[in-house]
Amino acid sequence: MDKNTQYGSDQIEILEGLEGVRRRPAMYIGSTNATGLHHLVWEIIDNSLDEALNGYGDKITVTIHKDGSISVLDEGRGIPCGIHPKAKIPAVQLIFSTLHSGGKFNDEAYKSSAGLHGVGSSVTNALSEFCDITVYRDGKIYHLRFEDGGRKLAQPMEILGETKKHGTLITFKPDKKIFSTVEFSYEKITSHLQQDAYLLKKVRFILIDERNNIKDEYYYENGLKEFIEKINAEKTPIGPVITFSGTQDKIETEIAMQYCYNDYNETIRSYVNNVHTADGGTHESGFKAGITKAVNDYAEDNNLLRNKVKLEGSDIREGLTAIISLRMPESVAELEGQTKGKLNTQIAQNIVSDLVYTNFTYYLNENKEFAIRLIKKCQESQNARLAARKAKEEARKVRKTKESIILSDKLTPAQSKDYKNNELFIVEGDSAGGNAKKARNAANQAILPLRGKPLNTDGLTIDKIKSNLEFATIINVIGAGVGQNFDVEDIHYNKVIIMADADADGAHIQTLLLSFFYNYMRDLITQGHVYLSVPPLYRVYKKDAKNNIVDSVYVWRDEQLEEAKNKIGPGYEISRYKGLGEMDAIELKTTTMDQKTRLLVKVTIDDPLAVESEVSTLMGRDSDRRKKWLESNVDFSTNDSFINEVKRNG
Ligand code: TSJ
Repeated sequence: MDKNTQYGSDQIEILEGLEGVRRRPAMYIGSTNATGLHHLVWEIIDNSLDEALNGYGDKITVTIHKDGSISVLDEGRGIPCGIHPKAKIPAVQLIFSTLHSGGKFNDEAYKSSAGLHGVGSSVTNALSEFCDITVYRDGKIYHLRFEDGGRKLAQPMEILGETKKHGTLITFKPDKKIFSTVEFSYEKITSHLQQDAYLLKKVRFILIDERNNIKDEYYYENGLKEFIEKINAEKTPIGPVITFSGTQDKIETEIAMQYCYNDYNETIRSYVNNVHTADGGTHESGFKAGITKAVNDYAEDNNLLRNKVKLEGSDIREGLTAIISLRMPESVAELEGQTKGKLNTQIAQNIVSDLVYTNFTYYLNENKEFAIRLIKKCQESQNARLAARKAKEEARKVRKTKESIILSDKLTPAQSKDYKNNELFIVEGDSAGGNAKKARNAANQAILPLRGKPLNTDGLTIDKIKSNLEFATIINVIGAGVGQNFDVEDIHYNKVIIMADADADGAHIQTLLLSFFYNYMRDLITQGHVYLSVPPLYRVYKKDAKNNIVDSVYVWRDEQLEEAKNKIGPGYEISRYKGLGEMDAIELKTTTMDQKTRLLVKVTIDDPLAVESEVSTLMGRDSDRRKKWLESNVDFSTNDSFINEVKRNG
């Protein structure tokens, strides 16, 4: 062995750390599927983000290479390369080979959850075939390279030459022995970078894909303001995007918000140190409190309240889109919950609510016409809320007196009235609907076949939608109202499952239904009640002398095909499915309906941009893209089964 590639005794410990990462990767990156794979990229980019956040470098370039590797280049100060006094090796080498805490190398004010040499860089090294590091710093170009999950220091640090540049370039290739897929998704990375660009204004993000020569660039002068403009691009605003910012007790707050007509939803998205806080927390509740108080106080002071009845928070948030971004030292950022998605820092509540209250009150007083339009809209929401409550009470009375209402002659209802266990399958086409009827469990599964393409409901009024037979039926069958009157507490099915074919028409139908649910029954999606049926890719089986299938396995992922062949053994045959339409009732039952063996995909829409762009355009186009979408958005590891077995006797 070359003496340069040998490790000193003090580095044994280091190696054991990286070995631990390889043994239990999920502990460090969540999973070893596409989500985990991209986690490596976010970990590395976070370092460049932090460097930019602290004022060093305003351009970050990500390049996906043909060989399956990826690079991240920034124009920051460059990772320190001096010899570390205790470890007696270059700091940069130490950073990539130890599972250190971030604090040792960095005492900057701001830090994203994973950035600036948290364990991120060494975890990425541990899970990569190679990790190549070039640093431009102090007029010199430093280079070093690890291979084989960091086990081999293939090229110790050396100075390659001189430079006027400063920055860091990391290239790594994820290890195919670790990940179930090592193919980077352009869609995932581009949308991640776009979000980063919105959150980090005036920093340029470039994505280059050398596999097919495509390129995207994101740069936003005003950040959050442009984020809101993008989300609301198709809506009718009541006023402009309003922004607030301030710093108090080391917490830096930036907020942008806008009200729109014809939108019954509130879209509030919050971040702490550039990381999305999906479960909200003190910053979100502070924001809501500030807005509610500002609007009510203004209305009260200007005698705009009716009968002195205050508006409720929900009346004031209908049609509101807001982004809340907080930056704070890591020591102050208390993030809780399993996914660290909830901010628990108590002072953030008051800081945000005071900031919003003061500034929004000022804004309302300075913009009287807007204030009056807004309060009028809030009162309309209030009216609708009160009317809906009344209607609901009436409806409950009626329901109690009459035995049951005839919902639709197209619906094959479930026998049980135990709504918590019932499932509604919305099925494309009458023939698939027929199979679904045969395959269902009559006790708790209902079938609603759709004839042809449903109406595109984008931007339509509730009345228009209700006058469409197809949607009137869906609304009736689900039984919980629509638009502002939708109440997820009243749904008649715990799962609403869209069963569409994997072709262009099917994808389009799926899109139309999803955007309807997203716009007019949003809680149905956010509370996790909407699912997609996904047909398997293959069936591997064996036949007996009489040509009956005796043993078979369905496969949803290419990677599982070999395993399936081994399971069935010599003499196996394979059929490939293009869609649900090709299946008979028994196959349909096993793969998509039987709770014990099926694969369902829960629809989660987290990315506000994805709703506008992905759901309405991406999925609508063709089935290839749908397949891609499923691949990059479905976390197969969280589903009960992605390879399932059916054994039949004789
Ligand atoms: F994670 C990583 F190491 F892989 C990585 C780090 C990856 C990438 C793409 C960039 C970076 C990185 C690190 N960019 N910029 C920095 N900056 C520092 O590490 C740095 C530089 C100077 C000083 C200083 O106090 O002089 C401190 C730090 C933390």
